[in-house]
Amino acid sequence: RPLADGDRVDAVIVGAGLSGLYQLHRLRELGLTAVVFEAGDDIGGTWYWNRYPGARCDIESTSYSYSFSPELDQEWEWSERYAAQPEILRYIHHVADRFDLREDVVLRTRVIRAVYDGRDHRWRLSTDAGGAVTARFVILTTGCMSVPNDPRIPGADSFTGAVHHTARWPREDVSFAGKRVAVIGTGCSGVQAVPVIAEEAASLTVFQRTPAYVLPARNRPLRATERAALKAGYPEFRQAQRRSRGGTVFAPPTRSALEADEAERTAAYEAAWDEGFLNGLLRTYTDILTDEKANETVAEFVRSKIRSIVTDPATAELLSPRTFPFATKRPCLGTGYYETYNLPHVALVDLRATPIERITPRGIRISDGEHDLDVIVLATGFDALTGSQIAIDIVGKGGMTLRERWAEGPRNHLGLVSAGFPNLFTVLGPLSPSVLTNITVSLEQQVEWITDCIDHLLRNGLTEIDATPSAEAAWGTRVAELAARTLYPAVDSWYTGANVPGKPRVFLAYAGGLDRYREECDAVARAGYAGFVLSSSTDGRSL
Ligand code: NA7
Repeated sequence: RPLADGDRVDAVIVGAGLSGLYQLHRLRELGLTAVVFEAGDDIGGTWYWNRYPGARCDIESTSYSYSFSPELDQEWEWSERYAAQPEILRYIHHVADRFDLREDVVLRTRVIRAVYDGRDHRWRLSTDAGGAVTARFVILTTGCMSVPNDPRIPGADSFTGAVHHTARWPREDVSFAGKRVAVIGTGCSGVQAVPVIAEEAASLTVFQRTPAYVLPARNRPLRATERAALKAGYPEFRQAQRRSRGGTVFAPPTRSALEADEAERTAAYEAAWDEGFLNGLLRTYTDILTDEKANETVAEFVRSKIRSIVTDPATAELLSPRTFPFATKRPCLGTGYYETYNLPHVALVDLRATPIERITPRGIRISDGEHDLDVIVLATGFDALTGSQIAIDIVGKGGMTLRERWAEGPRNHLGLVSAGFPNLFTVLGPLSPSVLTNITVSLEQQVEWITDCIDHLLRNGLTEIDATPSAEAAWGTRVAELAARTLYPAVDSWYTGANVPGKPRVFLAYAGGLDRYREECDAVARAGYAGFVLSSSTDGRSL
């Protein structure tokens, strides 16, 4: 039955991507009534919106998938080592059908406001479809990268051609045939889109502000024998994933890069380059992310590869990252990315030397001239980790908004609950391992912790869980200390909020590893939810 204004549900889940659908499944198992509000026309979250040419996961498909159902593992067939967006979206649809999840998803409905009522411990949520529902619990499964970063280039509205952001790609086909195309941005999305757009476009100009480190994906179809072996090993593999540091399984390195001589290092880096794996180079030695000198050995190796692939030395140099250490921004997995710059109809513009002045009706004007264009592709990334939560008008205890509370950076306990915003959980939010891990493993861990927490409240006749300000402060310090042991915090990136003008500069993820994070979350639960205050409303009803 459609929801009516004033309806009561036990839980509202915001966003029907991988996290929201799994959260729905788990809350149903507790016997709760739950509804998922989804702004998009269909389910899928990240994999619904990011349908740009070349969109593909940079974690292997057999690893980037739910682990909660052994039957699902056995019945689903991945076709490629790295699945493309349409296949991942098909997988999400399959899961929704298989576990009967669709009937509790309300599409085309964006939650715009949530106000906590401290008397009866319930949230009142309003949507852009009109009407409001109340819920005891709210789980924000709004995605760690779901609010597109709009570069706000002057004159953008005057352009007479088409403008598409990679993260809001149209559902209908976009043809580049015979078109003069620009791509602005060379992060992972731009790196994936550039070679595919170049195949079709009459000309392609890439506007680069900062070059990325791009490793070859070595994507390929999975052979039937390989798939059979993977399936036979799934039970052990899923266990290993859950115990791992980042949600992908590999033997951890044991030596410093600086203990190895150059020949040995180069052999290790060559092997990683040939293998095609996001963490391949990172896992060669222990100190790539903690020691600048060690890191530079990898960075220079990648630059040498760029020089060997790109035939024009000036272009090779422009494509060579020099302003930040390797992997302190997420490295990219590419397919033919550097090779694309050898094509005669592809050009690279260095925005550091010649910045964009404005978009004109005809194209893009940079400081030394104008580029005539038919299509502009914005591959300019996201307001990551906090953007999707503060986009909602969330009003907690005492009328404080989450936006105000996070004005100087996000605060929460365990990356899960912010003090003063009881019964409101975030999945893959700030100050959790999320973006530093295979998010499918992270999201399952958080959804399961949240589900167990809600179960605990219900079993004990409790109606509210809130974080204490002191636990929250301690968590913030802990996350900052873990980051300070690495090279991450010094770098301008979306990990530090530096890609969005005006965003507070804070390292936004827990860098201690998913294995340690899991232990910390479990220890808190075992200690009776240490750092949280659990209480009961006077009406005595759990839900
Ligand atoms: P990213 O990694 O944030 O990349 C965005 C790119 O856009 C990056 O090269 C930026 O340059 C560039 N950018 C951003 N704003 C501008 C403006 N105003 N002018 C020119 N260039 C700009 O986002 P992606 O979508 O590629 O990838 C995000 C994650 O999704 C990825 O790491 C995977 O985990 C999946 P900058 O580096 O800021 O100089």
